[in-house]
Amino acid sequence: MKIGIVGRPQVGKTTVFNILAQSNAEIGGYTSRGQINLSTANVPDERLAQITKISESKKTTPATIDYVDVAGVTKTDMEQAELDSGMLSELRTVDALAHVVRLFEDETVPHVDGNVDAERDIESVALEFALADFQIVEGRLTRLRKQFQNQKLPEQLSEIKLLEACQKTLEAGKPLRILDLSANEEKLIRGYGFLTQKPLLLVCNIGETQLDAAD
Ligand SMILES: Nc1nc2c(ncn2[C@@H]2O[C@H](COP(=O)(O)OP(=O)(O)OP(=O)(O)O)[C@@H](O)[C@H]2O)c(=O)[nH]1
Ligand SMILES: [Mg+2]
Repeated sequence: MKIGIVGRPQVGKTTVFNILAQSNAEIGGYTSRGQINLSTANVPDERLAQITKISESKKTTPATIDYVDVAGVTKTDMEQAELDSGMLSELRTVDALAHVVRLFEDETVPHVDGNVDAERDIESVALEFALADFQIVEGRLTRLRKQFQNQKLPEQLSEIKLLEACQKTLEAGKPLRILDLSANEEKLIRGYGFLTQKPLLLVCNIGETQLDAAD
């Protein structure tokens, strides 16, 4: 399983990545555009040692999770096509997204928008991902409609209808994960790796002084 760690710049994504993936990637300096940190962590499971013992296996292979840490999401990112070959295309391959949300206050770590506001950050990342998905849907629809005019294949029509539903959902400001897709529909759009279709976990990065409040 592969998890993408995302969020606004300087919210603690690489810090979280280092903890989860027991890695040592550099923190503090802005992770540069196009830089991708990758690491694999074993999933601890007490049962595994017991099973190894019972089965007398010579080799024990724990389940693993691949973590991907990318640069912070900024407002114009999704309009920059060149990023699609790096950060975005990497994120399209993950099974789930962990969105790190900054709650910690620290004057030595300025927020790109000037202040800490979790709700604003959650909305802006969601919006950027929706825009990125929207661009793909639009591009694909234009091409498919042209092909359908010539070829009239039923599978083209099914995909057009499905992408139109995706377009409507995104236009309404909703993520694609709310769509109730059949197994066949799911298969039709799997290849696009839509970001708003992926399961999303919000990871709140609270400050040292906020630990009590989190109880
Ligand atoms: N005070 C405080 N500082 C933190 C916390 N988490 C991260 N930081 C600091 O915030 C700065 C940015 O952390 P990173 O983990 O590099 O943040 P990032 O989201 O990966 O940053 P970019 O990749 O540049 O977008 C570093 O100086 C961290 O030490 C926290 O919980 N409290
Ligand atoms: Mg980083």
